[in-house]
Amino acid sequence: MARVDTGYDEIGYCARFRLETVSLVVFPFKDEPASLVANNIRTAARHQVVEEVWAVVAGEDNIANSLLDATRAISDETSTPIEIVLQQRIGSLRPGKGDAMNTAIRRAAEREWQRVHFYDADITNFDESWIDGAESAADRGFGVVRHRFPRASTDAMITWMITRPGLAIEFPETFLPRLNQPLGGELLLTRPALEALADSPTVGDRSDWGIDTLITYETSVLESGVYEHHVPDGKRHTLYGSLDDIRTMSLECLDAVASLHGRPAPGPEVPHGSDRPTPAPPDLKRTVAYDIEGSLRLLTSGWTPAEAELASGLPDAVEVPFLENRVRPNFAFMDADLWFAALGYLIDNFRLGDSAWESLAFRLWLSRVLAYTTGQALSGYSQAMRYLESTIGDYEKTSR
Ligand code: GDX
Ligand code: MG
Repeated sequence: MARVDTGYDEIGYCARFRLETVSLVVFPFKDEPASLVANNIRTAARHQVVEEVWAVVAGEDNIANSLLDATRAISDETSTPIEIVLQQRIGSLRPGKGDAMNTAIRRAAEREWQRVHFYDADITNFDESWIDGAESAADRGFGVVRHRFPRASTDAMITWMITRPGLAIEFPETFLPRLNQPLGGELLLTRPALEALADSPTVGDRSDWGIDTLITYETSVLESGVYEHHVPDGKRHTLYGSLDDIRTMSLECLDAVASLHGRPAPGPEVPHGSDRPTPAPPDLKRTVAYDIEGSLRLLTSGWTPAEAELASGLPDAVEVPFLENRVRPNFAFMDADLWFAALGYLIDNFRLGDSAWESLAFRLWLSRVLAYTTGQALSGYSQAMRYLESTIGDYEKTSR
């Protein structure tokens, strides 16, 4: 980071340094409680290197008066400017978090910001160590810093079953499938990365949950490299109820990773570094991240002939047991190998916005998640995590 020498301390004649105006913190937010968003804004605004904070809101209706009052008070207290920015319509897909991030990326690029941090607004354990960790890796020359953290063994089911396998299939033997949180919304972009993203039409177009995948990919090919900063306590935020709650996210993330097919892989010259992971906190090891009972009925309800017809393109070893779901829940067959085959079929053919494809993809993913949750996830946290990690390595080695 650029530092400006401001001379000598009156008493000790020690060199003092003033931090140049470089770091901006951005929180995209939609319907989080105002008090939670305000707490996170306060943490960022109090940080010594943070010169400005933006909260990028989904719509005017999402701005509570109490948030406006709180941000004024925080700004007075910290002397840090805080802006509530209305997200712009930038992409062509569902208007969502992608439009919010792209609004901030383009605005920050125009205004010459040197470093931009992004954090989800619903984090309940956000503190200055996140900012310190990212800044310190950027000081060491990394162009992008991604936060990584332990998660419950049944959490991150999109990451483990869609995004990392997809990256393993598309970019084997690179660091991309090994990134701990390829969907993470917590990252620091330095100026070159910010400019690259602001100029990228594929990033700009990705207005939905696919934005994280696109940012992960586009920043992985930049020569300035990627560092993963470890947050030992995990990211504490709102967990979902049934897997239905993340249906849209799963489909948009599938579409995003499939859209990377044919793109060049990051070369071996791109630096990648990571903090060493630490043991997961005990409470995370006990957490079940979603309601299994509530997710079961999703396997059997609402089948259409069009969906069954699309399922006929799957290998027989998947299709036959999978179609039993038209009568009763059947998922235990979906092991890592069969999921590899099913995911390959989806990556090649899936069409976001087509209801039969969406239903098929969601149900196949559900089968895989339930098979894992009622199988390996029961064998204890460490074993489950080792198993998940081994599936990614295996996918990298298996050619389609
Ligand atoms: N402005 C704006 N507009 N903010 C949004 C919108 C939107 O349409 N949708 C969501 N957000 C904000 C939200 O308020 C929160 O601050 C953040 O984006 C993340 O949303 P949340 O509902 O907490 O998502 P979740 O399930 O925690 O997902 C995050 O982690 C996923 C993962 O790593 O598994 C999020 O960063 C995902 O992009 C990521 O896939
Ligand atoms: Mg969240």
